[in-house]
Amino acid sequence: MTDFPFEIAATDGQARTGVLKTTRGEIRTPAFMPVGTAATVKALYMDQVRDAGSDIILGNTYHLMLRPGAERVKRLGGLHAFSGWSGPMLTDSGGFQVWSLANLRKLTEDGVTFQSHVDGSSHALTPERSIEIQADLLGSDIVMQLDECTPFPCPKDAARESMELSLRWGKRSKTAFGERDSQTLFGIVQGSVFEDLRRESAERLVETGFGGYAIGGLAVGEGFETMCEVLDFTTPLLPADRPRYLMGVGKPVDLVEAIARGVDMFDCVLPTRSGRHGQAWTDEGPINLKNARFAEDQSPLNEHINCPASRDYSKAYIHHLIRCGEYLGSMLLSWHNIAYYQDLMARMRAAIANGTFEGFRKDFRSGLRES
Ligand code: PRF
Repeated sequence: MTDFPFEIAATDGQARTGVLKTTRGEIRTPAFMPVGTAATVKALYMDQVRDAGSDIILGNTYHLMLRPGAERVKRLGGLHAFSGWSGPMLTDSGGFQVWSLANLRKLTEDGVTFQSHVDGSSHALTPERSIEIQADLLGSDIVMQLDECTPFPCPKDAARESMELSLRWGKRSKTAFGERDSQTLFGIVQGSVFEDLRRESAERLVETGFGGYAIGGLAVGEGFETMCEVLDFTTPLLPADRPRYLMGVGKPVDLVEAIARGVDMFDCVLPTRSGRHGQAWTDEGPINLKNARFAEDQSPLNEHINCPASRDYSKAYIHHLIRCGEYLGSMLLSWHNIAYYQDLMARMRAAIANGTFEGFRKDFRSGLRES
């Protein structure tokens, strides 16, 4: 397996900044990956996603295997050509989405069978099929092992069984992935909120050996404090010289605190989903543009961010668009939110490089509105 070169340029406490060098381009870390579920980052052109500062986007096995079908994407030239995103792409393996979206799910040692949330058709996903879809058919650059995202809360014996199943699926994923020159495979740590289970999961994944290590099974209802505690004991278990990816996280404050604990990569639907629902992210927290207080507010969302949506449109105009249900309102807010997230990541990378991350973190936390 190719381990993409990962060059850490600076550390500050546990926080690190550097570059992950993939065949399709460099990813500046810590990195935020916008979610492109159905071969689109919803409501945005790929140029906007890139120009807002995104180095990599995420795609989903589950959605693409159902529509338009992974074999069809392959015939159409792979996910990069199909979608028009030429930079690095990471794909999630599908298990998490089967659990959150599909009907009539059935889990066995072999894998998971389920009915599509789109048309009720039956499908199966095994570790081997997930690798085939991601690596051979979609052609993603960073491939995720199939895992089971342990629900929260979960009794410890069930969390152990689930974690061990994910470990066995991790081994099968690695065997199926084999040797590849320009793609890499990440393992996923599970173990719910239990320190000994997280340790065993991390140690055995590292023994198997992956190009990077994700932390799964968080942001599933355990709450902010518990997530931070699990990160406190989990990130030190992962190899310092490999990228660490916290799956499905999160709000800006979650990113700040996870980076303080040594996480390098994130993905989350929040900036785009909340944008479609009328929310804009700011350093003070989210604001809802539907609110009457913005009806005659001529200020832009953020004049300091080099993005037209943040800089060149008034809150009053966006308020009007959202009130009228106009598409452009969703588009501008999604665009701004991605630019805001990427600007926040850039500020954190700079703070880590300058050795001022602790101060940044404190200022960021104290600047947030009480919520
Ligand atoms: N596993 C996978 N994808 C995920 C998760 C997980 O645990 C999560 C949990 N927050 C989000 N996406 N494969």
